[in-house]
Amino acid sequence: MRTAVIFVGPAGSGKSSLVAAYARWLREAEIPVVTVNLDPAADYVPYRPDVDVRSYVSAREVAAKYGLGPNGALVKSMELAAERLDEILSPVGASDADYVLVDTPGQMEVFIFRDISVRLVDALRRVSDCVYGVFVADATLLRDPADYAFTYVMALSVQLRLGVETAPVINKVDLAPDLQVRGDLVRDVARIRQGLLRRRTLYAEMLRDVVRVLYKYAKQANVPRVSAVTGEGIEDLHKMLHEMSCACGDLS
Ligand SMILES: Nc1nc2c(ncn2[C@@H]2O[C@H](COP(=O)(O)OP(=O)(O)O)[C@@H](O)[C@H]2O)c(=O)[nH]1
Ligand SMILES: [Mg+2]
Repeated sequence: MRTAVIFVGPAGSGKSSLVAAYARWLREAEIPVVTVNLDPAADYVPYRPDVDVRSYVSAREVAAKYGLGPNGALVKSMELAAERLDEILSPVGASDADYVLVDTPGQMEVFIFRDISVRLVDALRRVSDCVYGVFVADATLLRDPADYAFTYVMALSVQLRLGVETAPVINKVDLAPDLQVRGDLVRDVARIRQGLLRRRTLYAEMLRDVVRVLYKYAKQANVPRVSAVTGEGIEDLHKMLHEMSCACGDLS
């Protein structure tokens, strides 16, 4: 049984760090894992990727060849990578990995708005039994109920875009000792809605309704609170993904 997990999130939220920390955790637990770096512009990744898009496409070379600036080169690189996804992911199919951790470009927009995100899900389905998304949020940016609501809405948008169940995860909890999110979606959503209720603005009311929709479709009751630096909560992340994998196949 092989589970592929796509890590998506805004630049700097800790996708690469979390892939590194979770891969380390899995290896220590002797669970076979393969890491995939899909960022063609990364100068540095904090783990040694088993599969690396940079071996196929280099944003720097693309920039020089096509005379593009950094954003143009990144977009073009993603297009080139999208054409070769089956080839790039072939080592995954040949591996004995139970988990495939896919790290996406620092800037999520070059991934999520583009063809490659949907094609990646298809390509991962060909080499694994189930595919999930993890939306990585930065705990230091979660200051009030509107921030929480926005994060959950973003996670739901990613889910709708990728067409796979996508769970929010809150990273960098080591930097946010006052974090209000408890990790229990039922209680957290109730509290977020109450917090928004006190605001009496049109947008707060809109967000409240949107959060209710999210709550209706959320399958995961837990939102893991993790730190890629201290390693806290990584076990909770694993438990959640493991439970999701066990349910894999139950969904139509
Ligand atoms: N304190 C702390 N820093 C983190 C954590 N996760 C990532 N970082 C730092 O946040 C920055 C961005 O992390 P990175 O993994 O590159 O983010 P990405 O752009 O989403 O891949 C780096 O300086 C990391 O060291 C965490 O859990 N705690
Ligand atoms: Mg990264």
